[in-house]
Amino acid sequence: MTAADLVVVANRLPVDRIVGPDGTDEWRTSPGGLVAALEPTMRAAHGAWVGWPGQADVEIEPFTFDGIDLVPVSLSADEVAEYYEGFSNDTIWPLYHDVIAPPQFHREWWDAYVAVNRRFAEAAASVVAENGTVWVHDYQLQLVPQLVRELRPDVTIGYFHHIPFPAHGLYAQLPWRDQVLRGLLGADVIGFQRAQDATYFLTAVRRRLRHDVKGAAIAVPSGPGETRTAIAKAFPISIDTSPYLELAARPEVRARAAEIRASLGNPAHILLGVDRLDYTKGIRHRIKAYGELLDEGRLRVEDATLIQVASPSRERVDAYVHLRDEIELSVGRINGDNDTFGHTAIRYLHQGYPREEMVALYLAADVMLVTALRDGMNLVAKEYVATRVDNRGVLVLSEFTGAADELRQAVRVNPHDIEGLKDAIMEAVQMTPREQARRMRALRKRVIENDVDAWSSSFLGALAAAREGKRA
Ligand code: GDG
Repeated sequence: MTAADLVVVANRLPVDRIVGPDGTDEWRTSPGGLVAALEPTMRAAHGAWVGWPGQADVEIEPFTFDGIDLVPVSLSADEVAEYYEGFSNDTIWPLYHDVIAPPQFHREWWDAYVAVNRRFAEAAASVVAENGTVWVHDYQLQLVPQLVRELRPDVTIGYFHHIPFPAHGLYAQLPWRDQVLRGLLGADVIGFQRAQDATYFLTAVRRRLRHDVKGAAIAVPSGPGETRTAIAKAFPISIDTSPYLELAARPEVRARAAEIRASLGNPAHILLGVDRLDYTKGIRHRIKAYGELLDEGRLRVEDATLIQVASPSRERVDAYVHLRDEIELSVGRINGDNDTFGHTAIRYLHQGYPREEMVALYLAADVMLVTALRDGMNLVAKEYVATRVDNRGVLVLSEFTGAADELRQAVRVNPHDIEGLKDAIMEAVQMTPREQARRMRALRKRVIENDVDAWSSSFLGALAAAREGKRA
């Protein structure tokens, strides 16, 4: 494997390992926006991707798949428990999502996080070409930018943060708050979803480390009396719209959408939620509001069905086990109180689906409910909009998502306000086709114009400018 000009570092490799019938390894591309977004650039730039293959205790040599060099980082079962399920998903995830669930702080988890971040950094440093670029992704790898810089001062380093960055009062709870800031500041460009996230980060840098900050530029000490510049700003991520547009136009997918509606008894209104089963997504709030609308007779079970896809996620983390129980209890109660033999209030699916089926669901839904309590961006909102090729349908969107900054024509909600959420659902259900089309046209224009290519080009453009700045 030759040195790579562009190295992406992410927790997961963009492929899944399947052991074939004869015991040999087979690999399948894992469907994800990130790989689709970066594939063309990776191929053109001779790229490599550093990541965990998704299974504990397996050592896999670097290999090339579909034109991209893949560099697997192995994790032991203890490291998966402490670095991934522990520090990443039970410390950083809840803390950065405004402590919706209480973050757990454990020193052993932090030690595992440091050790694993070092391993990712070493792998990246060993494959990047001289004066190349390393692009680190997300909250599992916040120390990697600085660790790469120590090993390879010649390279340009970017970091993109996919989840929110919290306000300083919350961030300050983190026992390792200064180490994490220093880890991130190893990057030349630090990207966030929203302007607000970048502002919170800049405030933390100013208040904790006392670095000079001017606009988006941070003066980071780089030696006695010397500083270098790191830029922290928003680069809102988006989706690869082409497969959504293509699937939404396919006759068999449209037929499947009609079949889904028919199988529910052709109610006048189909509402849809699609989320990983996660406490940040506001699934309980959505179900509560919908249940009350049925109780109060503002909606009738003969006229409305809520489809809730809750794809399985992080099932070994306690908070997720409890959340699942709570959701399933409320769904059972609401259905028990309201269902008839021919109609169901909530069709709840704790399953993952192929993309074709997801698009059929989007096409079947009159109203999409995105009620996250906190969400970096929320790509589901953008996917729904992209598929609505006939300009029908209504997006109800929480103001606590990154998507709310861009998708201004959605029906906006504060999901904590159950009465407000109920009114928003009724507004969506009763919206005239003309008003739906007016809003949907504007939403679709935004998503199609600012797709994931625009996102990766603008981030890589900022990195190229940083590289030029270094040479100057
Ligand atoms: C993180 C941030 C940010 C879900 N169930 C199925 C399925 N999905 C797909 C959706 C969508 C993706 O998973 C979920 O993306 P989101 O953006 O909604 O949320 P997170 O997973 O929390 O992602 C988030 C994102 O990173 C990107 O930066 O927007 O804020 O939390 O694409 O369609 N896809 C299929 N079957 C399923 O059952 N095929």
